[in-house]
Amino acid sequence: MFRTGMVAIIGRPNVGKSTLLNRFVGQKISITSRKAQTTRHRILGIATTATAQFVFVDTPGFQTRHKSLLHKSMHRAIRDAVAGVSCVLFVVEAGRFGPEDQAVLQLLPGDTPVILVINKSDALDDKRSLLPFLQARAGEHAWAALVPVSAKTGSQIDDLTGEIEKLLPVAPALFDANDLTDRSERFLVSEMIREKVFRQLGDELPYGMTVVIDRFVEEPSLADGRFCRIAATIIVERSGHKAMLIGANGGKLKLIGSEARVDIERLLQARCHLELWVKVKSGWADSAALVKSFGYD
Ligand SMILES: Nc1nc2c(ncn2[C@@H]2O[C@H](COP(=O)(O)OP(=O)(O)OP(=O)(O)O)[C@@H](O)[C@H]2O)c(=O)[nH]1
Ligand SMILES: [Mg+2]
Repeated sequence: MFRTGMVAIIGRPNVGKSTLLNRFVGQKISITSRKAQTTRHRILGIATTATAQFVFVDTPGFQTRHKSLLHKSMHRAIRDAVAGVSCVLFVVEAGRFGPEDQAVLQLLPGDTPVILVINKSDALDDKRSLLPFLQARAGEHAWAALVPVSAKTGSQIDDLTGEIEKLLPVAPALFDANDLTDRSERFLVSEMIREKVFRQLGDELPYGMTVVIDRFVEEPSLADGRFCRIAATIIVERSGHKAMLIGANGGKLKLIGSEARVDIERLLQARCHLELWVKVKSGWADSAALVKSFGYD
């Protein structure tokens, strides 16, 4: 009685959707940061047990503030993710339910079971406040279940997985048991670099930043194991952003490169040489051709 199904993870920005996906998969597939709107693409994370295969779909955080073409592409990614799945996880933050969460509530499908995931329960000052929060949410939708978790510590993740498994149809696995994602190594590498830029520049860098891989070659290595030579360009909208990214004497860019390399080497199980460039392309987030050429569709 093996079960297999797709599970969409949705919610407003920054509630911990990608952290949750990585927790399910057991490896960093989707990038995370304190900054809202870190995830831009629909990305699959696959977890296979003896009894089930869960195909999780991470999505960009739904928000209504920005309206660029890039954001339209992100909204489409959310709508597509919710269509045709076995179950939806609506992620909120323990103790917080605002207008942006309300907006996601309106998007919930009527014909698909939805589990309300109350994340960041570890961060609650007063654990007793969880019960009234749960009670307030209970009447807002016909939830299949309400589960408080911590994606960060892993607390109650097994309970959540159990609730999800009940909702999956009996079906053979869609992916190989060892597969963790549908995305290419090239894509994941560009994301690891984007994460380090997000983390290093925090709120200083506006959303108009993206990363393009120019070269990704695996070279025969003398020692055991793989060796990859990677060159990537970080694209920003203004020359001021370029200066910020490079930093005094190139220090910032070096730091981004060395942090990214650690993650990339872990991901690829390889030694890597990583070369980073920065280029300015004004207004790309509103240019249909450029948005598409950078991999957003
Ligand atoms: N304390 C605590 N922090 C968490 C937890 N889960 C995620 N975070 C933090 O919350 C921040 C946002 O996490 P993400 O996983 O990037 O959130 P997201 O919902 O994917 O965000 P977007 O992709 O921007 O929509 C990061 O700083 C995480 O470390 C949790 O269970 N507890
Ligand atoms: Mg995310």
